[in-house]
Amino acid sequence: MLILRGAMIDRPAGPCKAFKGGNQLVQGGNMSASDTVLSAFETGVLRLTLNRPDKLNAFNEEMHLALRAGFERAHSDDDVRAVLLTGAGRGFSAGQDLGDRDPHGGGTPNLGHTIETFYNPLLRLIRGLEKPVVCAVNGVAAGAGANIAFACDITLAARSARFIQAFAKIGLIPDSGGTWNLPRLVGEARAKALTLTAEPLDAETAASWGLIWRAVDDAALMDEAFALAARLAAGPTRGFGLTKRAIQAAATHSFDEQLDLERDLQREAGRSADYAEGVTAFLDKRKPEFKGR
Ligand code: LHQ
Repeated sequence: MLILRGAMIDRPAGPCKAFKGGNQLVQGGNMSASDTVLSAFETGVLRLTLNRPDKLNAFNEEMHLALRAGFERAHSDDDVRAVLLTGAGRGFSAGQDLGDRDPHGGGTPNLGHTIETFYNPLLRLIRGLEKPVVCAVNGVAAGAGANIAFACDITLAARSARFIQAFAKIGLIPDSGGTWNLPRLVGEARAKALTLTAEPLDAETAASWGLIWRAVDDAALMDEAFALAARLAAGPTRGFGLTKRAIQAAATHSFDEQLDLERDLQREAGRSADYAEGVTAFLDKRKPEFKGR
């Protein structure tokens, strides 16, 4: 499905068609048949839109593979300098499609296999991508949907959005990195209360607790999120990637180890073309033109 929307082109995500030089669509490769994730490229931003609105963008296998393909493209395509993840319709994502994982479907359920095959690779891709990932939570984010939003680098949410650790309602534990991220972001007391009660958390509170960056008016969400992603896409991508790596490494490092890592990554950043451009532009009293290298 191709939807022409102003200058943007939405298409199913996949390693199928390359977008080059702004909005031109270049055909080639194997076309993914899935329209469960729409992909649009503009000014360095790869926008990935979860697109099963009648199911509140719950994840089935097809949507997993399509989203993974989108993030893999973000890894390999140098033209992509930021990712914007959002959802179509009134929800961001209701987590796993429970119809797809019906325990009466035959055999003993092996949810560990589902996690290993679909969720963990996705979470590793998001965290491991050395480019900024902005998430615009346009509506309810439940279960894995909430924890995927919390795993992105900068998460904005519509004021009407809510986050639900829905796992407890169906006898599961939080996944998609939730048991790692939640206590780090909000502390153990709130992490336990959120996950054991499965009470919805509104966007304002999520922001005030440090789970997300900001709650914004519903009508302004997409413009604000895109403007932020575009600003980041015009930035020093290499430096951003190294910053992300350093901040994430801090969770498992001692202070001394982190100082050593900062030394090593700063050495690398200092060799980037964008560092040279940043300093030159400062001395020339002009705006830098970062190339992402
Ligand atoms: C859905 C879903 C959904 C299918 C709404 N599935 N259809 C990992 C590994 C393997 C297995 C298990 O899980 C995991 C990780 C997880 O993510 S576990 C957590 C799974 N998610 C949930 O338990 C949330 C279930 N959904 C809800 O509690 C509600 O739908 C929320 C609170 C998200 C939204 O409530 P409402 O705004 O009242 O909407 P609704 O319930 O009416 O949903 C709208 C439609 O979406 C409806 O379909 P219908 O045909 O009746 O209109 C729902 O059935 C469908 N839908 N979530 N996860």
